[in-house]
Amino acid sequence: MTITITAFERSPDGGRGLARDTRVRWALEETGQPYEVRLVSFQAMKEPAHLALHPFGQIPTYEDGDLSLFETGAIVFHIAERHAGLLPDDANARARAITWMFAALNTVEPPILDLVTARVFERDKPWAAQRLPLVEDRTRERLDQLSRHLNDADWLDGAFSAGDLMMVSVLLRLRASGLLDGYPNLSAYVARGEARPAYKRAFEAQLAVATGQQPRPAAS
Ligand code: GTB
Repeated sequence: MTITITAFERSPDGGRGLARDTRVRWALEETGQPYEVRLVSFQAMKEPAHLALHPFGQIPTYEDGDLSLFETGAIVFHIAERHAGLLPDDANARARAITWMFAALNTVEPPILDLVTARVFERDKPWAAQRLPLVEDRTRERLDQLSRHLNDADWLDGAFSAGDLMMVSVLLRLRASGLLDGYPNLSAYVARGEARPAYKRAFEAQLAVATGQQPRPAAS
């Protein structure tokens, strides 16, 4: 049974790889798993067939035989547990890699999402000029801490793991803000992630959707 994931039929990012299917594609590429992609429109995401897979009407979802999953944290963790390549064998190192996955999603991503909201969706609000610096400061606080932890290491805890995959994916959302530029070691860390052949394949695959290289469903 081939794994099937869902992705935006038309991603609002125009193929910059920022939608969350990219991190799932990346995990599948790192572990050498073939997969298919079902493209869904914004309308289809809110219809019963998709809501049966994803109660919040979002992408990505993951289907493999009888199993269907949503939430990228759960999906990447599942892929990493089932297939070699994303979690160390040593039990303690494995637990630490999983910790970094949670840290990426629960501690680093929230201020970044707030920042994206403030910069993109709230920028016309009368209070935007007051809120933005506060959100930037909260984001910088996390980046300061992460930068100190990473120091001059290549990855967060020894070898590349699902923790790095998730952290790099989360940090990529910051690029447009310019905030990452203030942290040379984090910028280099993200660039190392992007340089991985598996990331490149994942990025190219999602880009192919935006550029029309991948066939779209006839009607959706
Ligand atoms: N916590 C969930 C997870 O990690 O899986 C969040 C899933 C989620 O936010 N999915 C988004 C979605 O389906 C797409 S990735 N949104 C549609 C909806 O909620 O109706 C978020 C995203 C969207 C757009 C850009 N972009 O344009 O740059 C980047 C990321």
